[in-house]
Amino acid sequence: MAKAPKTQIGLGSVLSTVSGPSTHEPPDSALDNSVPTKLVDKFVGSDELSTSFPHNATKSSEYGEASRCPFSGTTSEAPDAIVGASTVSELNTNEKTGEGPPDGENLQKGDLDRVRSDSAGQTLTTNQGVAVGDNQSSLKIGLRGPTAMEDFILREKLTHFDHERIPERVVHARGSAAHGYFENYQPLSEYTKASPFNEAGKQTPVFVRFSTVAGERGSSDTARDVRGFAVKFYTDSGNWDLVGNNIPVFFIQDAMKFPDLVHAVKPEPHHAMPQASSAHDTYWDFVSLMPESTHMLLWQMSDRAIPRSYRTMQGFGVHTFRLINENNESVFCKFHWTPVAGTHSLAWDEAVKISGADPDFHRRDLWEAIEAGAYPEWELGLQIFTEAEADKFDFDVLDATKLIPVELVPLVAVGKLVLNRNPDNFFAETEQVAFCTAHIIPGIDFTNDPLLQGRIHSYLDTQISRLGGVNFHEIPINAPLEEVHNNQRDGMHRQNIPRGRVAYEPNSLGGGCPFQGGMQGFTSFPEPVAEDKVRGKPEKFADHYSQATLFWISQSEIEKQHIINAFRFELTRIQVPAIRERVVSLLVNVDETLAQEVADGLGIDLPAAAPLASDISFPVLDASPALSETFYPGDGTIKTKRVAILASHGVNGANVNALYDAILAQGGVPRILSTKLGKLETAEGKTIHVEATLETMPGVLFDGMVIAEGEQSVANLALNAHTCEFLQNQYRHCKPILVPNTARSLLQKAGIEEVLSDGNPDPSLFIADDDAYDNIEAFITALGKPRDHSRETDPPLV
Ligand code: HDE
Repeated sequence: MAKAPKTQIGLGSVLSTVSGPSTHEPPDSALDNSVPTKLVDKFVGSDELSTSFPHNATKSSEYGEASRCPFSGTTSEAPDAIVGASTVSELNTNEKTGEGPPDGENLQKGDLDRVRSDSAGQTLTTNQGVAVGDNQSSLKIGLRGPTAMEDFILREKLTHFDHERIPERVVHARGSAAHGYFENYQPLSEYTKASPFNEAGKQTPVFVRFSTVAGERGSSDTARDVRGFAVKFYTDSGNWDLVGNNIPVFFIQDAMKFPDLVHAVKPEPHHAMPQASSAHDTYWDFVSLMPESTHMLLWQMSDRAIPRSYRTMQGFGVHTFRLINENNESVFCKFHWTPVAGTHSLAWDEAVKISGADPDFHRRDLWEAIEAGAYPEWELGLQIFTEAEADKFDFDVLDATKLIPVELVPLVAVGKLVLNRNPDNFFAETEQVAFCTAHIIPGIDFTNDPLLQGRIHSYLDTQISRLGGVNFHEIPINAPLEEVHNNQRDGMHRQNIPRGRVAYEPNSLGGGCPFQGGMQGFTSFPEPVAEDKVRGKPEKFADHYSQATLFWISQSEIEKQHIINAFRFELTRIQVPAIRERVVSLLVNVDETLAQEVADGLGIDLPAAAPLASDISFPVLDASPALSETFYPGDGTIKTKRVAILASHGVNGANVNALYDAILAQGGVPRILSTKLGKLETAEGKTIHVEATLETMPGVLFDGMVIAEGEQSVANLALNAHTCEFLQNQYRHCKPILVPNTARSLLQKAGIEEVLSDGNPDPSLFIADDDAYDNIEAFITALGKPRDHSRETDPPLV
């Protein structure tokens, strides 16, 4: 007679996904081969794990005083690793499912190599990995017949192509980026526990994107505009994004006005013009009604808005932030990036011409410098001050239209930023990178700046439509180096495959994991706030002009002239006279001379000053030299500076070689230019290869020029009107020019005087008396310095 089966309580439940016995008694099923052992272990283990959480132990830290120091979450270890699994079948591995479960890890972490690919030696495939036999023709019914609907290869290729574009950024659409690192000088633990600052010499990987604001993705780099300077730090406590600009103040004081500002500056809605330019009616209409923009307008009309290179721009966090140390003490802080190469700008006429000659001027410059190993560097400086100090300032540190003069709060140099690697793929990295002001780490915190508060929402929000859903943090360029563990789930394009059934907290079934970090995690600074709920601004925000005047009086004479010229240019392009007058009425409150000069440039009478928004008296400030570009001359080297050597047949070959070497030896980039590509026959009967033509690389694309020696060569060059234009542009934009004695007639032809209009020698014009060009050193020294503007006249004479 068959033996009666042993009673196996709960075994049915182990095999089911609904309901179970009321007892904790383990089903004695391990003996029975009909029920997989692991399934029983999982069933029993889950109960055991859950039993170790009789209640929620962190609950009491959610209330009252205790909530200031949240408890770290409590956890228990499962008796068996299978307890945390989604399925016991995870143990049946194959090539696709992988070797086995991650053990308390998120394997999405780590460097970008995990997603890099290279097709060397590989067969072309479809997206399903099927090898493509013929990539030349679609599948047709007969050679001259219709295309077959079943051509899945063609359809996949076209469908993917049709969807290649993603929405561009609402603002800052045009930009370029690079990888690099931030290196900390000394521990900053007195002020902050933020991990990039906690050790001397510590390097934190970064990805930095520079951008213009108004133009569309394909617009020109050299438009007059503010530049974005966004840094993503991949720190060992998560990602921190410092999303700043190259100008330390902003147009508006409250996030409520940002869509209005952007709608006003972007192409006008009826005809979608102009592209990448603020020189149109709607922009000036808006800002002339927003007197708080005046300070920013002065910066925007200054040369800062037409940088020579991304590498020669300062960067600013703009808002006041908080630093928090281990004792939860807070100080205020402003972030400044200062370029080692100095702060340099273009001339407006040059910027306009570059737009035509090379709309990718800044993108190319950044790429070329990094490829050449001339890694751009900035020093990070902090202005650190206490809340008590801030209360005594004449302005409100929560007002983004104000800066803090370094004479008031000095800059402390804390580290350097080096960009040393170009991206592999523009779309995957530069386009898909998502900066968010909300991305901060322990040790950094926000202040109540009402502009910053709005940004905390806006950046996260905008990525959802730009990058197609809430999982953009999984895109490799956005993924932190640190592991991500939370209970968020699903959403478009989810890539992470979380193991287990727990997606909530508190839980006992996941052993309490992932658990809250308590005081080791991010905690906000407990700033006391007890106020009425209002829409409005503090009284000091009503000071719209004293810092605009501060900026104006801190500029050199030539910088002031450029500001006047820029206002004249922009306001001339607008069509409604009343708007022009309103802008000038703001300027009357900044400085009468400025206002008068702009009015003269527009052919209008000086209007009355715009009324002040408040009758409290605002400070009169002393000039701050650090607000002038002249304060940042750079390191004097000619590294990466482009020098054109103009030559033609009959050139003195030895002389060309010597010039070439002299420039190259100091890190400059010499290029031999002539009328056409090909070989030049030198006076010595040798050949020299032309590298670019006067047509493809006009004078505006070079930092300086040399005309090579050789009578015949100079005579040939004189026959090409591009030579004259080249010289004129180089001259007008105050660049160093080195010519041989024999080329004096060329100077004359171009209308260039050898001395300045006041009779003084031209400091950037070098005439070589002999073949050896023994003044090449003087030329190189001038090339390493900021532009010398002494040639400049308004209007230009050449
Ligand atoms: Fe931005 N800004 N912004 N902004 N901003 C964006 O986010 C916004 C502001 C800045 O290279 C957008 O990802 C609001 C100040 C940079 O990808 C968007 C307000 C400063 C970048 C957005 C501001 C900036 C952006 C568009 C007022 C200097 C480019 C695409 C409350 C401190 C980052 C995107 C990159 C980009 C919103 C004001 C700098 C729409 C609402 C002030 C450098 O979210």
